[in-house]
Amino acid sequence: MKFETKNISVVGMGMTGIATANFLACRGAKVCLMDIREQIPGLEPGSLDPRVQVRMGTNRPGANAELVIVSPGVDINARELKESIRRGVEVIGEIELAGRLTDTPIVAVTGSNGKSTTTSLIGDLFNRGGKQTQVAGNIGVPFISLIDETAPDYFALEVSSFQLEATRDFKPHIAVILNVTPDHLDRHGTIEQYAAIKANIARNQGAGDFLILNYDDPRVVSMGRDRQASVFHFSSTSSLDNGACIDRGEIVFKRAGTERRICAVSELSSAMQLQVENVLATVAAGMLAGVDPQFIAETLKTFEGLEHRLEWVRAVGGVDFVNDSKSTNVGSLLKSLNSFDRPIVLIAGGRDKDGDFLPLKDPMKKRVKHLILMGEAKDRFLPLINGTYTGQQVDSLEDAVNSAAAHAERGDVVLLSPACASFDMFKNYEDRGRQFKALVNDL
Ligand code: UMA
Ligand code: ADP
Repeated sequence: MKFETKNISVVGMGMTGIATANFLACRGAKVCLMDIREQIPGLEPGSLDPRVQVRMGTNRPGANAELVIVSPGVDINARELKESIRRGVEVIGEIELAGRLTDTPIVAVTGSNGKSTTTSLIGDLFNRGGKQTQVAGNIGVPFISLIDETAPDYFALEVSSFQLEATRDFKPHIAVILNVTPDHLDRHGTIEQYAAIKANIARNQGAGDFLILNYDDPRVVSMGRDRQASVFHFSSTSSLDNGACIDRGEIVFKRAGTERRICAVSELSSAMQLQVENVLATVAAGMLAGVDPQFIAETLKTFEGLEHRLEWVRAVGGVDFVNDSKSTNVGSLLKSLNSFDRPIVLIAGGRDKDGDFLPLKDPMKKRVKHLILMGEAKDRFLPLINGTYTGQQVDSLEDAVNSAAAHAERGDVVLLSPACASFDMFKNYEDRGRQFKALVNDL
């Protein structure tokens, strides 16, 4: 792609927009960076290339734009962008742009939950196995910022539905779809539409590529039909002939009649034993990329999991406190509830994303001993409470932690797993998780 003197509009002045605008300006494009907001609080002086022209208070690409790059948070179906498309201007996301500029094979991971953990683990495992790999995407590093002359052996990318929606030719060598449960329906409308966007990860894959699918998620399994790529599965519950599964407590990978044992589930860290699906998907990616199984086993045994994902904080009086602040949808709370076979005092709530909370009803009845609700969505949980457990509403995380400690007894788990976004009360999920840990450590 040639950028010199090309007029390019970049919409959204977050980390993606800034990285993209700087990248394009350095390559001679005439870049206009715009944002719907009038001001960007906390923008570091010098973070923008001086050649980038900035327009605030609008999402409308310049009338002379020859290419438009949208940030993930900007809905590609917005009226202003449709106008550009109608005029014949190409509107794409930054993942698509960066993908067009590299020949380095990409391992791309999507799904409603587990993306960051799996992508990080893939990065660690490939690097330990001698395949130099850079990790980027929704995990917090714009892909475009890694495009330069020095190409690694692989890119490991976490890709969200927002990012996939703005791709066209994106073609990962290895694509992983972890699961599809309702999320971001406030933007995508229906679960069918959301799932179709996730399936886009595989649409350009060819005969030499691999598609790794979760055998335990029927919606995901159906995405393997009529593919040119070789389809492999992973399953934490069934035995498979082609893919990664568990056999008598050991993680195994099978391919074309051969079987390779990797390590025992009991050798994983306690956090990863609770996320074994992510481990299995990673094993499949590593084996298909030709990573030595010995390095796969070594990585799995030392990977502790990421902060804020089923993270054990502390035991107080025989009660385990677990920080799962990254749980921002119903699917992740369901998974967390099913991870413990002990009574749970659950802290949930926050800003909801048009999620359907009804699937929580039976698992909560089975697992929850006391429910503590906070944030904007707290009333939406109330219909779930049906007399088998107690519930209360609180106004602060501090009250939630104190009340949880008072209700929990030896052997119980206090779980922060909100099933909602954090922005109503906190800066982000990290802020929510760190405040939780600080309060727990002060008990
Ligand atoms: N904006 C507009 N017009 C709009 C909407 C937003 O101008 O219509 C502006 C906002 O005012 C803001 C800017 O766009 O100034 C923000 O852009 P952005 O929301 O795309 O955020 P970035 O900082 O570029 O971060 C994005 C991802 N954000 C989202 O998808 C919302 C980050 O994922 C990602 O780490 C980063 O790119 C690098 O790839 C965050 C996320 O919440 C963590 N992702 C969602 C999730 O994980 O559930 C999908
Ligand atoms: P993502 O990047 O997709 O948001 P994370 O690895 O950050 O995924 O985990 C987000 C939340 O999902 C956490 O609450 C975590 O406990 C939960 N989770 C992790 N892996 C899975 C999985 N395979 N299925 C369901 N939930 C998961």
